[in-house]
Amino acid sequence: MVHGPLATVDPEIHQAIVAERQRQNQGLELIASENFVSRAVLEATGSVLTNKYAEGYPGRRYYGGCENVDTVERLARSRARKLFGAEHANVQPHSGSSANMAVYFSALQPGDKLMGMELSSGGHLTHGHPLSYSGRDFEVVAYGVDRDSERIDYDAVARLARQERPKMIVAGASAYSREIDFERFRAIADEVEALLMVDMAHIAGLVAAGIHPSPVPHADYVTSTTHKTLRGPRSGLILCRKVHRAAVNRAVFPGLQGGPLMHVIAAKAVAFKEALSPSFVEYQKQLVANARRLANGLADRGLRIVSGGTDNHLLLVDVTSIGLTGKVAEEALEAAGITANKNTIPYDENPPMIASGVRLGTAALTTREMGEAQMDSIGEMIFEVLKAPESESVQRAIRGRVEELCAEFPLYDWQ
Ligand code: DSN
Repeated sequence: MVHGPLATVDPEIHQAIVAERQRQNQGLELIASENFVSRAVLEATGSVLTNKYAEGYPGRRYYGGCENVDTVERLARSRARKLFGAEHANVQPHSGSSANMAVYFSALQPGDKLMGMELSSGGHLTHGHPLSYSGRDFEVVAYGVDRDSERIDYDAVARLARQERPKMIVAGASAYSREIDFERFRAIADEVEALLMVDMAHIAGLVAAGIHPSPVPHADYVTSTTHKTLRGPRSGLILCRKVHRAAVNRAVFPGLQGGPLMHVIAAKAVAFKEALSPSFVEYQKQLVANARRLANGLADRGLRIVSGGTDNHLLLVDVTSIGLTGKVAEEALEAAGITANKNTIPYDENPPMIASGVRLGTAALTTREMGEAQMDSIGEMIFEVLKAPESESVQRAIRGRVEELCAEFPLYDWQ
């Protein structure tokens, strides 16, 4: 057996990890779906639990030797239930996509009608997009946002639901900066006797902290990733009412997955514990304040913010307002050490690989303890880069400022 450290056993992979740590440390991370986990979460993710097979659920496994991983999974489940006030938690989904798939497969038959938010309005591939399993296996009807307000028009959603009578309605988004009215979605679902699933992946941290209204009291199923605002390891989660518990558990295992990733489940348990602490609420308040401040700074400089602002951790900037595409803006920012992603905006005339917008999120930088003063500087830097997207000298100058700012807010500076 090889016992040496990674640097000796596999210098190429070691070097890529070192370089990535440096990239994360020295750049401004504004991808709205990313965050930086704690040392404790990293430790659990890199633990010996990766060695253990544990198909089944605590107390009912297909393998021996599961007493320790049973402890881990029970803790993860009970902390998730407590954090979100849920009746049941399944912590085994490997990702948000598999969490959504498990819910669909637990409740729908192929060909059933699924109603979700369209991708270009801020929805997600797994909410019924034709390129995803969700658009292939189900009959999909999609709702969007209002053309003027760029917000969900709940009356239009209700009209569409009455007309189409879907078996399941999906609420939740990947690029929507406004509060979502889950109570209203429940009323719409009840009127047409549909099931309601909420995918709260982006806002899970805000929900945990009580900053965004919770979908849990209103939805039959709530799915999430655990690595965005919730600041856990890269993974998924399903919360549901007790009545759906057995079907959801069966859909996850043996329906979709084999052995759960026990090291990641341990890391989720750690993240849930961290999210139950008062400092997590302060963190969530700060990241929302930071997003507002950044949106205001960019709007003051003439950039159009989709829907006029933000209620959560992200903002969508319509860069056509200064004559750019999302692709050009993303590349220029990247060259200056600012990482963000191009994103379609509602009623976008550009295809997704070009896009008219850039999505910015403040979860990661707020973890670095950057606040509103830093958001003012970052807004200014973003504008400088976007004003001259071809200028390498501007990009070099801003990269220097980015590195100075990052040095003031060190990340993973322990060995
Ligand atoms: N890729 C995630 C995001 O960036 O929002 C969603 O799956």
